[in-house]
Amino acid sequence: MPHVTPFDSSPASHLPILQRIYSDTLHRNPGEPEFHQSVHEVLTSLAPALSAHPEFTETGLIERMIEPERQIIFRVPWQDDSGKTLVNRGFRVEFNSTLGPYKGGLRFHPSVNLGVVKFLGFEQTFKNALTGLNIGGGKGGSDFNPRGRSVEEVMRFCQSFMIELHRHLGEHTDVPAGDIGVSSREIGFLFGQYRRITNRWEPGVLTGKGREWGGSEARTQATGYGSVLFLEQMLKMRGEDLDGQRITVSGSGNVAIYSIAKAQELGAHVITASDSDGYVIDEKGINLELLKQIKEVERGRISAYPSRQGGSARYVPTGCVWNVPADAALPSATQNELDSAAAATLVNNGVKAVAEGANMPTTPDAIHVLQQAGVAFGPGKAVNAGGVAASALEMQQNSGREIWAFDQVEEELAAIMCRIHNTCYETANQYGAPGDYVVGANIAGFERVAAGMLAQGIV
Ligand code: NDP
Ligand code: 2IT
Repeated sequence: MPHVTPFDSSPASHLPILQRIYSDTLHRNPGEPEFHQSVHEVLTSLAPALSAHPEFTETGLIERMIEPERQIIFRVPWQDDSGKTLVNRGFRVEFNSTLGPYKGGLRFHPSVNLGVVKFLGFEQTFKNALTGLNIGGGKGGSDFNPRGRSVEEVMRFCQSFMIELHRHLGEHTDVPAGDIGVSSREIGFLFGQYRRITNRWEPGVLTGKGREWGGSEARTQATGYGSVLFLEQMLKMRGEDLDGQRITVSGSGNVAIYSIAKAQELGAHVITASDSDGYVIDEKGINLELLKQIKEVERGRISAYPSRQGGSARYVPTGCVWNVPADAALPSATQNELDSAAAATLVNNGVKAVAEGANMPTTPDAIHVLQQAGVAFGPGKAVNAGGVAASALEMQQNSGREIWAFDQVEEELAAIMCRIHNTCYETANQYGAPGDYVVGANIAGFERVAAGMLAQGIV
């Protein structure tokens, strides 16, 4: 993890408590740098809230919050198309159920390990609290790499994964969804296997389902749409809107595609998209239909884009999209993809706002560089909360056996994003950090979880 002076902004009286909790976290969770980073980020924001609420330092509240309620690790054996048996590792970390059933996605990517799942589950707990809905925090996944696998192999893997996972799920217990490498295709295979094992058509057990079998309209779009709606609010506080803004987006998956879609709808000029091999820059503006065709339909690589788009686009196999001058940037691929050097480049090129579509894509040093330069910075747990909020709306439809229209879900999503933005903005003001969305999001999320935990006793 990049070095940041620990707790340098904390009032003196809370320094020892926060420092002890952070050292204990390092000691108790060795070899989990992403988890350490996410805990550190939240702890560094908390001092003003602890001063206002001394009860938050009692009954081991913060220590309990950092320890997941349950961590499940399991073997996932499956056979590839040649009949060879392969073994992956499955995870589900049920982090905190104070506010509702554990809720959070499943990630299939070779980089997945316990520390990554814990960082995501920890973030998810506060994100879900920010939505104002009744969802607790959890996350899961596997080190399975879907890249290059046939549909049949992906299905067999999902079926084996669900053989163990199903016993931990339930609409009132734990409700997974997608994340990197898990789209509605994988949710379909998981749901089918759950139904087969349990003999129950129980849609509330997974979200991100297909529209015809219990899924919600607009869940596919929700994370990207919500991220851009949050960015729009951030710009509004500076007296600007999205019209004509030059925007760079990283990634070309679910979040990136629907961020590009909404930004374009609101008049912005989006010029980049990327994958883990390289990026494209298209000065004419990203051709959304072509991008969807390559990434969603063909499941291909972004390098295929320029030859099919024509002269306005080029592919850059090295470097990153943050080298491209922009008014606003939306990191929407993965954790720690925007470092301090990239942040300095963005600042030098006059960036006004950075909103995290992905989870923890900006390193702590990079956040520091951006905030010091007066760039509006929106943290992922607030910016990308639209996806899980729409998942909660899917759960609501499932429990009432209702099907809402696209416009209704989109309207609710817009209201939720506006509310999250205002909560973060006002909380930052209230605690003496005007304009600091990191402080606002961390304290507002923490306060809701903390109040619930205090009311429910030492459990
Ligand atoms: P997808 O699998 O649809 O797309 C992921 C994109 O990020 C791909 O373009 C992928 O490229 C790129 N990527 C993944 N890992 C890396 C890596 N290690 N280095 C560089 N690029 C990488 O995932 P999503 O769009 O769903 O998720 C993107 C981010 O948004 C994640 O941080 C996720 O946790 C977060 N998020 C997702 C939500 C959702 O509803 N889906 C909700 C809230 C947050 P490649 O194909 O080369 O791997
Ligand atoms: O990181 C996230 O918020 C997600 N991957 C979505 C979780 C969900 O349950 O919809």
